Amino acid sequence: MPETDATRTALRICPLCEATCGLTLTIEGGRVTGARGDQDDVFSQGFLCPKGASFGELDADPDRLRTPLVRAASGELREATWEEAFDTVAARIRPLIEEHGPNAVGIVLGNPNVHTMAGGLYPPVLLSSLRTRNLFTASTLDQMPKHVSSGLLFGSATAIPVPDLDRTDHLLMLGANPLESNGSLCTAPDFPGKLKALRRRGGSLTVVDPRRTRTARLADRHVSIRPGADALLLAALAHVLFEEGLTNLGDLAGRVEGVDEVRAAVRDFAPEAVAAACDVDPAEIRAIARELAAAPTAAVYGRIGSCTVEHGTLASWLVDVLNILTGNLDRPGGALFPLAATDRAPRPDGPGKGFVLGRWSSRVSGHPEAKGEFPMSALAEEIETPGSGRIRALIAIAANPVLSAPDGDRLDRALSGGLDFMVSVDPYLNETSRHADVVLPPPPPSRSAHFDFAFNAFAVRNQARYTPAAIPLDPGAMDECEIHARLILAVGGMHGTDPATVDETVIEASLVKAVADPHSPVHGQDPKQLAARLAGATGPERRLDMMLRLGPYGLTLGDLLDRPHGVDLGSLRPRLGQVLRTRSGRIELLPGPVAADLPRLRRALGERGGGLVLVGRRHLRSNNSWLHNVPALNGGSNRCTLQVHPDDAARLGLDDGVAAVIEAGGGRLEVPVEVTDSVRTGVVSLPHGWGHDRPGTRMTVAAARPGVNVNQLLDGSLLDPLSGTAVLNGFAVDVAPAALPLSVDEPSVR
Ligand SMILES: Nc1nc2c(c(=O)[nH]1)N[C@H]1C(S)=C(S)[C@@H](COP(=O)(O)OP(=O)(O)OC[C@H]3O[C@@H](n4cnc5c(=O)[nH]c(N)nc54)[C@H](O)[C@@H]3O)O[C@H]1N2
Ligand SMILES: Nc1nc2c(c(=O)[nH]1)N[C@H]1C(S)=C(S)[C@@H](COP(=O)(O)OP(=O)(O)OC[C@H]3O[C@@H](n4cnc5c(=O)[nH]c(N)nc54)[C@H](O)[C@@H]3O)O[C@H]1N2
Ligand code: SF4
Ligand SMILES: [Mo]
Repeated sequence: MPETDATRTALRICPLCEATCGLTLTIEGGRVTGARGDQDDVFSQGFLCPKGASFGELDADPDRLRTPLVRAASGELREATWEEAFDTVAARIRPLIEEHGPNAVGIVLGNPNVHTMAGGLYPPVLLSSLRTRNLFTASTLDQMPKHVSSGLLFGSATAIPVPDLDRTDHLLMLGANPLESNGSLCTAPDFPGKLKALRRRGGSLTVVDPRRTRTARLADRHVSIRPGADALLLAALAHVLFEEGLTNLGDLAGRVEGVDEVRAAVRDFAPEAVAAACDVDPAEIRAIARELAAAPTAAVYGRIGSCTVEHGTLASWLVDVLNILTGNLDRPGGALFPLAATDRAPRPDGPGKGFVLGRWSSRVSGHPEAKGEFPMSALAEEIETPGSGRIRALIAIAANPVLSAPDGDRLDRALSGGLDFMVSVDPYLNETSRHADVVLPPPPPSRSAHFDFAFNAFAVRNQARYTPAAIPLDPGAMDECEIHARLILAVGGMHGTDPATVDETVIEASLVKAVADPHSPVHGQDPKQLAARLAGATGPERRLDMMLRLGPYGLTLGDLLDRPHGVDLGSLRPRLGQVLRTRSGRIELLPGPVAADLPRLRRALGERGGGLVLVGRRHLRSNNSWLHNVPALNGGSNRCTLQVHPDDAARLGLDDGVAAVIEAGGGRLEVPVEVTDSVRTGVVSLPHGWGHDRPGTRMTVAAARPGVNVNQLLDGSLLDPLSGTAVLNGFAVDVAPAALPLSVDEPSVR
C-alpha cells in the first residue's frame, strides 16, 4: 500500500508472547488498521501469528481504560486526573509505610512486565527503594523452578540455557507446546518453522506431554507421560546414561563437580522402577536415553508442564543434568547461554558468590524466599492473617492473580476486605484491578516504545531491536514509564518531584558503579561526562543507551535507531565461564537443596494414584487472562472446555457438549465437556485465564463468554517446595456429570 499522509507504516516489536516478532503496523488517522510480519526484521523475518495480526483490534479495544480511576467516598471507581490519582497514592500509602514499615506494602508483578520497557526498567527501582520483602510475581506460577535450578547449578538464577533450535540434531522437549505458545524461555519467532526445519535437516524431535498436542503431532516420538512424573522420567534417563556408559562430558569435563554423586543419586531410578509412575515402557525410556546420547548434538528443554508440577525444581535441574552429562551444555547445537546487548559486559572467569535459597521466610506459612520472592499462592494469607508485618497495601502491576493464581475466590475476598489501599497499573478493569482504590492505565502498545529487556536474554539468536512509539500519546494519556516513575516517587515519599529524577538517579548510580568496576568498558572515566554523552529523547531511552554502551557489544541507541529492523549479533556462542558464579567456580551438579529434595522424589516411585489428574493447555489465540476481550481472539476453537478422553468419558458417563462437575481441594466448577483422544486416559485438561463472570469489571466481550477459572480448583497449598511454585498441572480431581445439561456456548455457571 503506498504511504500517504493519511496512511503510514511503523514498526513495533510484538508484546503478546515471548517470540518478540517484529510487526509492521499500518496506521491511518491515529489508528492501527493492520499488522503484518516485518519481512526485514533481522530476527523474525516476517513471521506473524493470529495474535500479532490482531494487534490493531487489541490496541483500539473500547474497554481499555483511558483515564485513571480513583475510588470515591461512595465506594465507586470514578474517572480522575493523573494528579488526583498520584495524590491519592501518596496520601494513602505513605502513612501505612511510616506506621507499619515497608513490609506493609505487597508488590505483585504480573506477566506483561516482561513485555514492556516500563516493566523492565522500573520495578527493580521500586523494590530497591521500598525494600519490602513481600514480593510476589508470576514467576511462582511459572518458571521459578528453572531460576532455582540454574542458581544452584551455575550460581546465577538468570543463567538459563536455551536449546540451539537452528543447529541441534535432536530435541527432547518436555511440557511445552510451542505450536500454541510460540515458545517460552526459548525466544524464537516461528518456533513451528524451526521444528520443521530440524526434521528436514535430518534431526529428530521427541515430545513428552500427556496430551497429543499440535507440537507432539510434529514429533518423531511422542511420549504420553502421566502428569507430574517428568522428574522420574528424567532421573531414569540419567540412570541409563550412567548404567550404559553413555555419559560424555566433552569440553565440560573438569568444569563440573558432583558427577559421581549424581550417579549415586539416580541409582534408584531405573527405567523399570519409574515405569509405573510415569506410565512409560522401560524399553522406551532406554531408547530415549540412547537417542539422546547418540545424537551428534542434542538439547533437552522443559517448560510449563515440567515446572508447575510437584517436582518442578528437580525436573528443571535434571533437564540440565542431562544436557551436561551428554556434553551438550554450552556447545553449538546443544543448550547455550544467550548474551543480550544489555547484559553486563563479560568479566573474567572465576568463582562467584553462589546462589542461596531461603535467606528469609514468609510470615504466615514460613515459605522460604526464592530469588527474593514468596509464592504467589501465599499472597492471600499474607493479607488476611493479622499481626505485625501484615500486607496492608498492595501495588499490582500488570497482574491478574484473581484468575492466574490458586484460589481466586479467597484472594478476591482478601483484596476486597483485607487491604487499606490498593493500586493497579493496568489497562483494564478486570477481576483483580476492580479491587484497586486507584487504577493507573498505561497507553495502548502502539503508543509505547519497545526494547525487549527480558526475552533477548533467552533468545536463540543474539540480536537487538528497538521500536519507538508508533503513534504519539493521546491527549491525557501517560507513558507507562512515567506512570512507574511517578509511582516510585509517590511511594517513596517524593511525590511531586520531576519523574525524570528517577531515571537520572539510576543513570548516575549505575555509572558511578561502572567506572569503579575494573572489568567495565568505562572503568576510570568520569561518570558525569559519561552521563552527558548519553543520547535519547526520554529518560528510558537514555537508560537504554547507557545499558547498551555498558553492554557486551558496545552498541548505542543511535545504532538501533539507524537500523530499525534490528542488529543481528550472531548465533549463540559457548560462554560458560562468563556465566558461572558458583562458589567453586564450577558447575555444582548435585547442589545440597536438590539432594535434600530427592527423598521426596524417591517416595513418588511408589505412588500410583489411579484417579484423574488435571493439566492445563494454551490456545494459539489466547494469552493468559487478558486477551479474551478481543473478539477475533475469543471463540471458535478457543473455548473453555474440559477435555476428556473417550474411555474416561464412557466410564464416567460424560457426553461431548454437556456439563460436568469438576472438584478438587480448592473448589468445584461446572464446565462443558469436550470428548477428545488428544488427552491421554486418566487426564483431563482445562485452560487457564477464564472465569470472567465477576461483577464490577469492564471487559464486555470476555464477560459475554466467561468460562470458568481452573485455578479455583486449587487451594494454594500444593507447591514445589524449593521454588514455591504452584502446582498447576498434575493435581487430582473428581469429575462427574452435572445435574443439569449445559451447552458449550452458554455461559458456564459456578
Ligand atoms: N492453571 C494455570 N494457571 C496459570 C498458568 C497455567 O499454565 N495454568 N500459567 C501461569 C503463567 S505461566 C503466568 S505467566 C501467569 C500469568 O498471570 P498474570 O501475571 O496475572 O498475567 P495475565 O493473566 O497475563 O494478566 C496480565 C495483566 O496485565 C494487564 N496488562 C496487559 N498489558 C499490559 C501493559 O502493557 N501494562 C500493564 N501495566 N498491564 C498490562 C492485563 O490487563 C492483565 O490484568 O498465569 C499463570 N497461571
Ligand atoms: N497462545 C498463547 N501463548 C502463550 C501464552 C498463552 O497463554 N497463550 N502464555 C505465555 C506464557 S506466560 C508462557 S509461560 C508460555 C508457556 O509456554 P509452554 O510451556 O509451551 O506452555 P503450554 O502451551 O501451556 O504447554 C505446556 C504443555 O505441558 C503439558 N503438560 C502438563 N502437565 C505436564 C506434565 O506433568 N509433564 C509434561 N511433560 N507435560 C505436561 C501440557 O499438556 C501442555 O501441552 O506461553 C506463552 N505463550
Ligand atoms: S508469535 Fe508471539 S510475538 Fe510473534 S506475532 Fe504471535 S504473539 Fe506476537
Ligand atoms: Mo508465563
